[in-house]
Amino acid sequence: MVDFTLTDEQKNLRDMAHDFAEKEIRPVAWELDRDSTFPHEIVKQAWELGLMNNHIPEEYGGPGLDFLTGCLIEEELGWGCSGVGTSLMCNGLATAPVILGGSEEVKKEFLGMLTEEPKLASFCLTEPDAGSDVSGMRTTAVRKGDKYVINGTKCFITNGSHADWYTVYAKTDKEAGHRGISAFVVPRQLDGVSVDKKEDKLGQRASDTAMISFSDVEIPADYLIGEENKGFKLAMMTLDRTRPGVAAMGVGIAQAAFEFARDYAKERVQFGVPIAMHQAIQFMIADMATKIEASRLMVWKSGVELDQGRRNTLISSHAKRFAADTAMEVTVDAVQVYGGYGFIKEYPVEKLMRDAKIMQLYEGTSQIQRLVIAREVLMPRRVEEPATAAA
Ligand code: COS
Repeated sequence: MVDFTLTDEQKNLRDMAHDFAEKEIRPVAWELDRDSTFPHEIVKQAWELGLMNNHIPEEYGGPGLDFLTGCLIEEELGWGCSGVGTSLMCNGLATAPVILGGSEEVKKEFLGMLTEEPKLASFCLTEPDAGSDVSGMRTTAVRKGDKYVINGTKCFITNGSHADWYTVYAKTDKEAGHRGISAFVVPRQLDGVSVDKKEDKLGQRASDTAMISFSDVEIPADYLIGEENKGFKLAMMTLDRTRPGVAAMGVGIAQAAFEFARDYAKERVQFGVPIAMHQAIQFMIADMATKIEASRLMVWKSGVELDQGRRNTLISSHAKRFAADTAMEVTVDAVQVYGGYGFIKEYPVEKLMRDAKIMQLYEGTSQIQRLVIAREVLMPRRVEEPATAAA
């Protein structure tokens, strides 16, 4: 039987996240966007409430929530402000590889750091010349005795300026393509780690996006996550686990834009009636509602597949692709419903339109999601995902 009923715990957490978004995020969201201010205070409050680090297991101090519940929370935070939501949820991206493949010591030290205090961690995969093409990365990690020495530059790193540690992907075998990549944890305070640049962005301006350089950074060999040269798979398995949440945030943005457009359409009078009485507007509102509903269903399914122990690569890419494109389309249409006012910063929807754009870019562009979908549909991989990245 397919049952969409949420448990009481799921409903309570969703309501708590909505309440938090409404009372703590929304009132400051447009100001944070205008000034491109990082939401330090909100991070502390969300951490205290238990709305961060959703998937860190209880044994390391986290709530150990299931993926569906994580998606419910992410939608609400995205509804409040996706720039703030991205800042709050980024620890999930950095910690997923550690949860999947880290040694017991690494888990205790680095997951514990985030659950003991409101600290942040970042995921360093992308490089100036290696975005969609992960295998093209140039960062290297060279083994020297009981250490690795890391050199390279990572870009577009969410929370990069504020993170206490990074999950860093580097080539341990330059000739082996995707089979020569390994993942490491790198503490921020080590010599040779520097934050080079904070990006000035179109949207999600409350979030921090930085360039991080590693120059002869020495880390203990034990900071390797999983096995050497198995980092690419670890990255892909991580994205399978985080794309549902990103998609959920896209649903949150779309839901916010839809609500603003719906309410405005009922107030704004043209040709003697509220514009919601005109079929041209009604059809736009109807299409928004349908796309949001479909996106949300895919998001839920992509979380549930994981919760039931199945590889969710296909549905995760369906959800990310569809919800991101929905966020973009719905926010563009929300601006259209507002007419000329939609283009003015005094009104709320232009921010949402700017925020939505990144949904089609980060954690795999909409084109990369289509590529994954095409491969999964045309040449489904027979091998089941190993339980850990080391297998
Ligand atoms: N789970 C487990 N293993 C996976 C996997 C998944 N979801 N996806 C791929 N793999 C494995 C494959 O099975 C294959 O294994 P073998 O080495 O044993 O053959 C290996 O990984 C390579 O797979 P593939 O041939 O599909 O890799 P490609 O180099 O063609 O790249 C894409 C695949 C393009 C999909 C990948 O590079 C990607 O997702 N790029 C986007 C990255 C991204 O999202 N960046 C955003 C920044 S991160 S916030």
